[in-house]
Amino acid sequence: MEYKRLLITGFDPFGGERLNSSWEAVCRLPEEIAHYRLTKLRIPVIFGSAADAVLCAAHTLKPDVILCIGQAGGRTAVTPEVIGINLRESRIADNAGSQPVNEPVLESGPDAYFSTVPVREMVKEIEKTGIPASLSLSAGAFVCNDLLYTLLHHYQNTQTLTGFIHVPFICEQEKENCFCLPLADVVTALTAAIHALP
Ligand code: PCA
Repeated sequence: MEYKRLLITGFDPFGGERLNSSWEAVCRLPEEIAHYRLTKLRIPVIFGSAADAVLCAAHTLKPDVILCIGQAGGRTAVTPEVIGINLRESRIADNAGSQPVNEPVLESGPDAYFSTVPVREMVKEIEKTGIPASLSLSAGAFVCNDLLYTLLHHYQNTQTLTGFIHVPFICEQEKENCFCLPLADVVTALTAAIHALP
């Protein structure tokens, strides 16, 4: 069988936390899902550097699809992101201590780009597993959005599809009074989302 190539990324912990649900789930995915062979990459929660790391890996791999996963603590569903915006507006410092406010991701770039992966089909596939899923119309304006916007800009009008999924906390993070999903459910949800890829 001819496999397509999927570059899938998860983030380091940030904000003083011990784990990041995105990497915990990504690193537990199998090597092959549907007709995709996965290459997994753990990336830093640093403006600019996150995208540099992904672009560098993609330069070598030449993936058909790049799917980045991030943690969105407080969300109650697995949420494929529809859009990346040209804005850096952070409430906390990134892992290099930078906290930009009202800055563009890319000087003179367009205001926004739509994701190029089939986000609605992803939601449907995840819902089939019984795990909560919904579309998200904002990836925020922190490092996840920065990454999504930069990749969408880079791969505009190319064959490389680019998308982003935010996942809730996992219960293994033991956050008090916060919605969480078992780690195994996040792995199942991401597997289902990958089944929606062309
Ligand atoms: N979530 C952050 C950055 C890293 C992560 O996992 C975000 O939503 O921007």
